[in-house]
Amino acid sequence: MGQIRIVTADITQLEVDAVVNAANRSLLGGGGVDGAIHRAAGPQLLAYCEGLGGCPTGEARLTPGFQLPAAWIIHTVGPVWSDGKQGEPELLGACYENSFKLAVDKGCRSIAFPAISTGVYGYPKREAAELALGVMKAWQARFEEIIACCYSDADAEIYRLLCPECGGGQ
Ligand code: AR6
Repeated sequence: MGQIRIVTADITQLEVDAVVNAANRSLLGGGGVDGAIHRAAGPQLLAYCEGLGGCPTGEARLTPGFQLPAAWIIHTVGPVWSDGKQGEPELLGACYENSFKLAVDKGCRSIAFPAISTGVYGYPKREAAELALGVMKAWQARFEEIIACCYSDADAEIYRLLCPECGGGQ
């Protein structure tokens, strides 16, 4: 059984087989974690993404990691939060599920996720963390390490309260 770890980090620095990007449907870059990943991976990433033709909300697409330490980037498009009754939980769950499926297809043993949809897209952080941890636990046996990569200690604390048995670290 692999470990779920909650860390506070810049996801672009993590040495894992795959990092997940919280992208938008164009897959052509943006702000937040998406901007950070494009900057760190280098311009080859945008050139590659231009050939993918976008990605619907809830689905995921795979690219090489280019200049990242990670071999792969899995780009998924989270839902924009409206009122929670527009399918947001199902779509966010699909982001995690579809990302895990692509990672398993590529033989990944370690994967790191940002808190998809909880920045610009406005998904409530606690609800998103609860959902993310539920899907992570369902896939835990298939990986050595699953990292919930938070961008602040306050965000990591939300995950830790929901999963006291999860690991920590940098
Ligand atoms: N490493 C880890 N987490 C990060 C990093 C980083 N380097 N930078 C930000 N975060 P957001 P969304 C956290 O807004 O809500 C983009 O423009 C951040 O603190 O990046 O899914 C896309 O192109 C937050 O907890 O993604 C889309 O248009 C989490 O990442 C849109 O934003 C997600 O915040 C997607 O919005």
